[in-house]
Amino acid sequence: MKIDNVTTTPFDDQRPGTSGLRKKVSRFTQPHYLENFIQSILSVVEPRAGATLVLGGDGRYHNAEAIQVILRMAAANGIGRVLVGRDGILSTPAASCVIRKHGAAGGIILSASHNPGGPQGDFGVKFNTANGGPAPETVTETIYRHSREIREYRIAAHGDIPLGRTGRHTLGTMSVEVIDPVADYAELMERLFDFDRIHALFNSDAFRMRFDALHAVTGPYAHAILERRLGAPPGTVVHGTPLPDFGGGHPDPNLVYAHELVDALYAADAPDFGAASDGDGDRNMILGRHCFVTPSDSLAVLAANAHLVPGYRLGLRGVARSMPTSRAVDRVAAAQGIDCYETPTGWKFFGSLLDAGRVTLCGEESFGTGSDHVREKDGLWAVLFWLNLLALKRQPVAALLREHWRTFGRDYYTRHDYEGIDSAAAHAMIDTLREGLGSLPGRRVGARNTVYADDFAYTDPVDGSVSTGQGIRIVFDDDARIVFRLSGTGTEGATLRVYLERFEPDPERHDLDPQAALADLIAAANELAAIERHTGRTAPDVIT
Ligand code: VG1
Ligand code: CO
Repeated sequence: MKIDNVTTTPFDDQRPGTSGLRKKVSRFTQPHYLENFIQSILSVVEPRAGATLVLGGDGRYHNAEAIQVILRMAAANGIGRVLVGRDGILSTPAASCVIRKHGAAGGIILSASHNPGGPQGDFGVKFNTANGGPAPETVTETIYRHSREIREYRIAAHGDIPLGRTGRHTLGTMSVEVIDPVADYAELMERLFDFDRIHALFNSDAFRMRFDALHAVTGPYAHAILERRLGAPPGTVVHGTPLPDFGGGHPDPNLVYAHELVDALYAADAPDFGAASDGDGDRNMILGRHCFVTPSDSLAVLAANAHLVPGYRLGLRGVARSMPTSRAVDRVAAAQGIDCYETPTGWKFFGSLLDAGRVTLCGEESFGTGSDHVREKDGLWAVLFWLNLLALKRQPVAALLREHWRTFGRDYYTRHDYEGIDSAAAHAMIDTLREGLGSLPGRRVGARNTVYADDFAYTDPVDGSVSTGQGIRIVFDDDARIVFRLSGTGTEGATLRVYLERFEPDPERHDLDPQAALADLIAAANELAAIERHTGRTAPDVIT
């Protein structure tokens, strides 16, 4: 095998964000851009000679070409075996599953997740370590530092490997195994959930479901698991073929971007259950007939009922949520007498807690839920969890949710996103907020008094690593809360996220529209941060 040592110069913008490195396709396809980053990963991680690497992506534009480059670089860097999904497809949770099951040294996932794809869209690279989870910050920072100094990368001179059929190929001394992207994952799901009961649910006339794969990676998984294994009627899965540009849509399962599904679930002849997933299959949105379950509530409902599901019948060791996620799950943890951890945004912070056996379930308000079955959030897993509960309880989603609130109270919750704002203005706004934190306690805002304000910092209780600057949080005397942070996944300007929540114990008041229930907090957020003055925006672009 001929190996080329290619001379290169560093790019200065290869610092991974909340979840991997994400850039416009036009940036990622510049000569040497992808190669520099991949070489930085391989040089930093230094897998032992002959190690196994998992490789796949969400099928977006440039997926196929990037996979061939990475295969050649893996061979040149001494990798012994690559497990690659057929057609270059692997969802993020499936990649995590495959890494763990086959003892791989790590995995490379090509995805910009919920960001749009296509030639004008985004591309991304995530690196996961041997535990199957996103590389922790210490690793991503080392990769970044390496990318600032890189002078050379190694690549094998070799033709493309055919990926259209499962089977084994060789690339020099490296073996390339093209695997079924669904098989290992489906087998794991079957061990966690009561497939017989879910099958019976789909066979009863009383239940109809619509799953919208948004032309992203979960299509093949949903067709195989929901329709073929669990007997859901064909047509249950819509937009199930992954497309390089996601059909022109935004593969983000929320009330705005998955509006077709939302409309269907609020129609007169709505199905009983609706769900969607994002570009790389790690997010989920849960809907009932005329009902939307916030991700924060979904996590709490799953935690409260986990013992009913085969994979979790022994109960939960603990739970974790990202800081901006509502405190609904905290109430369940308190009732069960288990620990509840509050981590910074991003799945990488759950890894050490999961590895140490401190938590079983975790979740984020951004439509991410997961457990210790893999080390990523897992969209279809959450959908199957809900299906298992619905198969047992045989009640509408709305009734289940109402019952949950009656027991635990309701945490009214919303997130307002201001997208593509001027980066300097966004940072100035956060800096001003941070500088004013000390004067906030005691200050009256609307009808509330501020009791606590900080810039969230986190010390990992397992490995002691510290992460600072993770979001401004402001807590009021009725325990209502506002959080401000800037997104770490965007590729254009800055995105401001404002998270708002308040607790309502009274079941008589559990029927409000969240925007109305939170109207005074929304006004308080604008007053505190002077959003309009800093950004020129009078309303958010996306409300979830
Ligand atoms: C967003 C979400 C965060 C999530 C991350 C990756 O990050 O808020 O909760 O972990 O996306 O999800 P940010 O920094 O833009 O707020 V995915 O499905 O895009 O890998
Ligand atoms: Co994702």
